[in-house]
Amino acid sequence: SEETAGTGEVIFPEGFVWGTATASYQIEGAANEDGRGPSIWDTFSRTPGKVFAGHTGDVACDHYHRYRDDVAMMADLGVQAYRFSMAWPRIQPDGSGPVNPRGLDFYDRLVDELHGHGITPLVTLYHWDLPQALEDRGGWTSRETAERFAEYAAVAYGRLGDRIATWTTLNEPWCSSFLGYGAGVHAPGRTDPGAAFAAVHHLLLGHGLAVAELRAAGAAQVGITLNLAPISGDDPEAVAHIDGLQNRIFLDPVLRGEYPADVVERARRFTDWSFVRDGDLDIIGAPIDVLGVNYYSPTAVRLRAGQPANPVHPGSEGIAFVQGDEEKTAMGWSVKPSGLTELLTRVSRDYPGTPLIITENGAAFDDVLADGRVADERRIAFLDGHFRAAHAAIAAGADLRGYFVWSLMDNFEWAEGYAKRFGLVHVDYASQRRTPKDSALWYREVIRRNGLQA
Ligand code: GBH
Repeated sequence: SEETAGTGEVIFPEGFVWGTATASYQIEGAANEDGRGPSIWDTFSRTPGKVFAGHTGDVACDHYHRYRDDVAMMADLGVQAYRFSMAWPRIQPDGSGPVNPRGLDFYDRLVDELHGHGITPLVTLYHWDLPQALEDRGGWTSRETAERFAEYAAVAYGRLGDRIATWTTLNEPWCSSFLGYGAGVHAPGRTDPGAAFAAVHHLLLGHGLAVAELRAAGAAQVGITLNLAPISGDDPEAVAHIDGLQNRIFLDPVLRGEYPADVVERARRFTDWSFVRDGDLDIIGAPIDVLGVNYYSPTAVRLRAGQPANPVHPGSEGIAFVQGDEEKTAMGWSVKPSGLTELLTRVSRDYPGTPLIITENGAAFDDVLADGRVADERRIAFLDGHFRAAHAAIAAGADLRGYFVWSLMDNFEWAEGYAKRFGLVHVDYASQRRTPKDSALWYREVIRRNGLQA
């Protein structure tokens, strides 16, 4: 089928980095320990009806206490690099002002442990756990949050900058803005498209201000992670609308220093954009060293009269989101490796010159743990197809430097709670026992060969 990118041997470029990824709120637990303040995800997950079965990140994978074992497990799996996020409310419990040294101590210990095992850390400064105190003052709809974020970045760099080469600012500002402030399915659960556009801008401004701080402090490599998707459909206006909201509203400011004019125009019914001040786009568009790409699935749209707007995509009345007959993951997302080739090729063509890393790709399936084993052949096939698709993009000229599988282990899957499992490693939440799935053992071989066998 078109989804088979071949079955021959493929070898990745020398120095290609293979890693795994996680995020603080999804794995750490220890929500009330060592001076951590509350985040918007604590508030959201404790609000009845917001997260599947009332699950919270209070305990999660208990990684805060088990990080040594988890790092050793990663080393056993041959993982070369680890992408994790720092919890802002551990470091500044109120999001501003006093620094909590015990919060920094945790990441200090984690980073030393990683280096001790020869694993390269890649840090994300913000993977959605905004200090609640900042949300109480407007969160990302407020310019102040962008300024506080840059201060937090400087604090984090001050403690760990000597041991972490690659610093990324935000994970998926699309989710923070459109899911968090627009559709209300992520924290803080607001449902106001105008607020979502304000959040987009202040997230991007926070990125730019943080980049300036990190540069001034001497960071080796700085970047941002975006969740991008190829958009297809037979109506060019509908495709442009959704591509604008999903991809270009972030790519253009960061990599070209401007908002796309068509997106600005279409959003005028929700916002007058008065939060954009002179000079902001210069800050946001300052050069970065690496673009992190998270890819899960493509989006297909077509015109359908009377279709109500999808709350996730402001102004999308009359546009239907359609799914083909491709295989679906447990999230209901289409499996389409060729979408990754298409995406990487497009970004390389339209935004040349910035090295790329896949900072997340992976899938949830209905894993079964039986006799100490998870035979997750569907995840192996998924990863095999996507690794081949990434290799095809490199062959076509994409400057792709590394690949981080989401996720190292099963964890708190946001609104889905613990019901969806993305891990290479199975987690039994009652015992906290970790069991590498067959995919983890397969991935170890991929890393060892730096590629795939015929
Ligand atoms: C990422 O977000 C997060 O960074 C990570 O924390 C999370 O655990 C992981 O992915 C898995 O969810 O319904 O077919 O239109 C993923 C962002 C946004 C990707 C919605 C899929 C919908 C696909 N997702 N998108 S579809």
